[in-house]
Amino acid sequence: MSETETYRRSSELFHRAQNYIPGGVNSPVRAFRAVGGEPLFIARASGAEITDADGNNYIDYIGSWGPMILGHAHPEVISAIKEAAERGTSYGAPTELEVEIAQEISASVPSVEKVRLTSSGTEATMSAIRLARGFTGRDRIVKFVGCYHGHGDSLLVKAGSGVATFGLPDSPGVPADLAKNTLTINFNDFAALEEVFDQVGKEIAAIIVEPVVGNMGCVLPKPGYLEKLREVTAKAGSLLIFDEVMTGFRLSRGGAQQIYDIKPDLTCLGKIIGGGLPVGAFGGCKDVMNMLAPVGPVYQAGTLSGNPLAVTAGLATLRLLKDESIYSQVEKATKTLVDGLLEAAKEEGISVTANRAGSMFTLFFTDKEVTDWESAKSSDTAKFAKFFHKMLAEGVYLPPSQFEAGFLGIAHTEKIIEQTLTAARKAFKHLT
Ligand code: KE4
Repeated sequence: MSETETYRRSSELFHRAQNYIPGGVNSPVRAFRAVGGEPLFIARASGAEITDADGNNYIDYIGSWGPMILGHAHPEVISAIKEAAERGTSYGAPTELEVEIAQEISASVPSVEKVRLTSSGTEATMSAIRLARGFTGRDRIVKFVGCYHGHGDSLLVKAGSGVATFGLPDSPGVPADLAKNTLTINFNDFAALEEVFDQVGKEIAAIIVEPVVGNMGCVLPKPGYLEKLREVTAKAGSLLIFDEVMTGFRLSRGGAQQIYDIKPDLTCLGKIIGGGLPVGAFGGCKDVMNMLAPVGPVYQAGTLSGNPLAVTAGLATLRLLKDESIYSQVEKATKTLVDGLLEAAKEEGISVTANRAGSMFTLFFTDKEVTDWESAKSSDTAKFAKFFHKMLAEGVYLPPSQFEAGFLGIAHTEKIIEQTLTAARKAFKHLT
């Protein structure tokens, strides 16, 4: 069948979508702009596989960008959602479900003594920043180049000329007067961190960080780096915010903070805690969280925050994740996959490096060790794009950008990993 035939329905839908939706998508990365070509429109998914509108099946390594650690359409999650839907879809009032999930999160992530639910990770990080500013009475925050925390105005900011100089808007529509309060420095750069806190530490409300980065591709903290973030913020009276929207309940039941044994002041969550439905959350120590309305003066709200269907999906997911053998299972599968990909590339003399943490991974088309945005962007994105499309043609759906993380779940069996590596050997063979 010709390529046109293979993707006919997706192509028709994409052209129709562009008449009504900017770029034909509701989130930019889905548009395949980083890899070229037209996006696939997905019709259904089950386990580790997704099926596009033309009926083509793929092994899925996006997993909805993180939520699907139990695989798509897990029967227990689906039946829980179905039962909940029979009881109505939204009440705009508190429910027992929200108490249950709050207790579940707090029991799993001990630094989260109290938690507020939202409907997205962006709302969670945006609210955590406001709360940190309200609690400390300070306006400045620190983020890291290459880290993404959703599209809140204070977080779409690029570095100014010097480490402690004003941030600059990283998108039209972000006011310069707001952006200047966000200082952006390189991840894993100890000297830049100490310089900022030596110069303006007492003005800084918070550091926000992806403790294991997923948004420049997967990048791990250097030994001692997260400890250093904790040290400088504690000394300056600033808050440390761990954005665990991606790593929460992914790297372990307690997220990255459990793996690295760091206690942040605030934690942002999302993705897995909604089981594929819209749930975000931010939480932390009681004295900070009690600054939030209606107890305290920092305002934050949401019509669908704690939505009963979304919380039902999240709660079912978190309860299934109590079987912590899942984490060693998905970590082992990810190691097998990444080791196999490195071996396959090496056989064809193709320069790649890989980073992996738990069941998150990225294959970088560079010979450099990737430890920050500078080294990540040394990757050959054109070669990545070619690899992406060759894998797609072989029935493997990777994240459509060199600077994204791939995700595995319990449905990625040994057989599926072997199928993926067979596809990769073919893709690498015809890459040059
Ligand atoms: P959402 O608002 O997209 O639910 O969450 C924002 C967010 C916050 N923090 C981290 C660490 C995140 O990874 C995200 C969102 N992740 C992207 C993937 N890189 C979502 C995919 C998309 O933007 O469509």
